[in-house]
Amino acid sequence: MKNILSVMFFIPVVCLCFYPVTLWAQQSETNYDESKVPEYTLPDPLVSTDGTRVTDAATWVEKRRPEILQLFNEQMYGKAPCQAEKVFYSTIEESNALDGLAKRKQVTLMFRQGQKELSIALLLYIPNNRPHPVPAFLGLNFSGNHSISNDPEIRLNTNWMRPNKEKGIVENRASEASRGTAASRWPLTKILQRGYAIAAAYYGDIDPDYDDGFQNGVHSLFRKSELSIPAEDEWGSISAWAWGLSRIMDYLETEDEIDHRRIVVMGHSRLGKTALWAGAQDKRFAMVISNNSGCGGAALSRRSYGETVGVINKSFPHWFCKNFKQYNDQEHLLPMDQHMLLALIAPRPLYVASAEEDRWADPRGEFLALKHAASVYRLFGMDSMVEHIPEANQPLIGRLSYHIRSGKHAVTDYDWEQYLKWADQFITNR
Ligand code: GTR
Repeated sequence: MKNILSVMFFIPVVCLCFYPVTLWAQQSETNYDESKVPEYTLPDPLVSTDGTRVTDAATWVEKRRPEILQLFNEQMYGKAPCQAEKVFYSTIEESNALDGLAKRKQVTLMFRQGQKELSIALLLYIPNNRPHPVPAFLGLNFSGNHSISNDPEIRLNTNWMRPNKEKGIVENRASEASRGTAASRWPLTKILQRGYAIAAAYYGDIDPDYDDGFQNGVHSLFRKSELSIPAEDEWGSISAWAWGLSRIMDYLETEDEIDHRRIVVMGHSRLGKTALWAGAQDKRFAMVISNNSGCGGAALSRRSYGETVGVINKSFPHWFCKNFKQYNDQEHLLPMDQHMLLALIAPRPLYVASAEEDRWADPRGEFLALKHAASVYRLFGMDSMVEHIPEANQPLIGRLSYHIRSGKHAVTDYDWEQYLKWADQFITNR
C-alpha cells in the first residue's frame, strides 16, 4: 500500500518537474526557418466532396459551406450541442460608470440541463448619449471581467483560473490585486467614445482551461452519464468557449440598447481561435477579429511553422476533439486547412492580425490563410487586397483585413486603432 502511495505521489511530481523541460524541448525543435516549410497543396475550398467546382454564391451557401463546417466539427473542434433546456437571464447590477461615459450592466446568464447548471457573468458597457441601439464588440477574457478595467464595481470572478502571480491569481483564484490587470488589452474609453458597446465574459465560466477529459464546465451539462467517454468528435474547450459566445449573442438579441445585427466578435490567441470558430458557425456575428490566433486559429496547419498540430495537441489535449490528434505530424492528411475556416465567415468582414515577433503563431501562415480564403469572398463579388504580405504596421484594410504589427504576442492600442477604423467602415455596411 505504502509503495503504491509513494508511486502515486512520485509520478505526478516527476511529470511536473519535467514539464518545463519537455516544453522547452518542443519549442527548441520548432521550425522557424521558411526554407524548411514542407511543400504542401491546400485543399480547394471551392471543390466539393463530390469533385464538382463551386462557381456561385448560392452553391457555396447551400452545399459547400455545410460540408466544410462538418469537417471542422468532426475532425477538429468537435460538435457542440445547441442550447440548454432552460435559460435564465438576471441583471444583477446596472448603473452609470466611467464618469458618465457609459452605462455598466452586469448580467448572469444561467443555463440548466437536467440537474446541472452553469452561469456566465456578462459585463456590458453601453455608451451614453448615442442613438441606441449601438454596435458592440464582444470578447471573452482570460482572467475575469474585473481584469479588463479598474472599475471597482465589476464583480470579482471566483471561478478557477490558471495560476498567474503577476495577475494576482493565487491558488487558482482571482484576488483584489487582479483588478485591471488586462486593462491594456481593452481600451474601454476609446472604444466607448467611438460609439461601440463592449460585452465581456470570462472564458473559464464556460469551461475551465485544463484537461479533465471534457468533463467539467459546460461539458458536464451535456454528458450522457457520469461514466460516458467522450466521442471522437465531441466538443473540446474551443468549441465550448465558442458555444458560450453564441449563448451571449442569444442574450444580446434581447438587449434593447445594443444592435445584435452589428456585433463584432473579437479574440486574442486561444480566444482568437475561439472567435474564428464562433464566427464561422454563427452567422449572427457581423464581423470577426482574430488577434494573433496562430495554430488552430488563422495559421495554416500544413506549414508546420512555429506551433504545430502535434505540439498543440500535446500541450492542450482538451482544446480540440479527439479526432484532431490523428493529424499530429500528419498535417497533409487534413481534409481541410485553416483558410477554409476563414472562408466560412464569407461574406462578412474579417480581420486577421499578426505580430512580427510572434513567430510561434506563424504570421505568414496567418496571412496566407486569409489570402486563400479570398476565392470564396470573390464568389460574393468582393475583391480582396490581401495578395502580398505587407510591411510591419502597414495595415491592409478592406472586407478582408490584415496587419502585422511590430512587437510581441499581445493586444495593443495599435491593434485596436485598426479594428476601430475597420469597424467604422464596415459595421453599417455589411
Ligand atoms: C500558447 C499556445 C498558443 C496560444 C497561446 C495563448 O501557449 O501555444 O496556441 O493560444 O498559448 O492562448 O495565449
